[in-house]
Amino acid sequence: MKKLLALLTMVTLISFSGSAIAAMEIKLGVVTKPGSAQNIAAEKFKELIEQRSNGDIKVQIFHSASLGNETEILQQVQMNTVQMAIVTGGPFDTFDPMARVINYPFLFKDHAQVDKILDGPLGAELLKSLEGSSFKGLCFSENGFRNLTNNRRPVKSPKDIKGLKIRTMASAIHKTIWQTLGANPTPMPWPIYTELEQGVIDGQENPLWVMEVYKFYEIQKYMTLTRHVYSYHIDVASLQWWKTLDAKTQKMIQKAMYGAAVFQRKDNRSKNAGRLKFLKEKGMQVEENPDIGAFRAKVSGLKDMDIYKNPKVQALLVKILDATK
Ligand code: EAX
Repeated sequence: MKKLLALLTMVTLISFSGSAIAAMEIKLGVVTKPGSAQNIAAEKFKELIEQRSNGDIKVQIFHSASLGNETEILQQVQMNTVQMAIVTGGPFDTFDPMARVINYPFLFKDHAQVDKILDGPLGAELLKSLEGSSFKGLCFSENGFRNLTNNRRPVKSPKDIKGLKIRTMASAIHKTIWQTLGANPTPMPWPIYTELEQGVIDGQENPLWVMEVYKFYEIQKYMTLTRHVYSYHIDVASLQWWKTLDAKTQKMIQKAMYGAAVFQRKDNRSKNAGRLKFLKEKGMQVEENPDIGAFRAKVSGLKDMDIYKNPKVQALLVKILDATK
């Protein structure tokens, strides 16, 4: 009997250690509000990981800038006071200039090419590089292709941009792009509704969902489908925290975040046609066929500029430019 009990205890212990995940709560930060691209990815991740861990892992989402702007969220992730974040690629370039590469203007032809690069070895190279600044890069969800809006005049070609005060993300590459295009770029963190409303800035650039979810159609008259940058999110964890997790938990989190990213990208892309229609109905004047050739020509020298001079950054840029030809 004693032997049998001992055996039973052993079996229970083995099966316990074989399936259980240490109970934990993950704090996840996003700067944007519910209904945003970042939140849709965050909510899907929460759903997947809570389900797959049988509730042992819980996720608390901090949204709407309740943890501060994207730079501040990333600083908290570095310190492990926040364990995970879904943050736009722009503000990452202060932490790791490798993040600039994906923000290169007119880099991707279409979504198929985006997915091929970001989910492949070149995307993995970028994720790996983030470890140098204390992030565990997990995968990429998306904001989408960015488009220009402004309240001054219709924009068809770069000459129409001259002198416009355009808000950019807190990102050296975004600032450089708009400078090169002839605008007067003003970097500032999200959110920016008040600044647009008060005319502190003439315009901004973001994917279609932003104009809808943040009601920019109320305060921006003109939109140009420039699609100048494919705006990605980097889905990250705190490297310090990541190292405390066992391999099984790491794998479960990695898989759930990737599942959420794939879900969110698809969701985002499927809504774009409806959004464009909605924004026009709301009175935005949309230039659907801008002179992209002229825009491209203006920024064609960017790859040789100082901003891409770092040899590691230059090497990744060359590889990605080559793979997206
Ligand atoms: O996702 O700051 C920005 O322009 C970002 O695109 C914003 O987080 C919305």
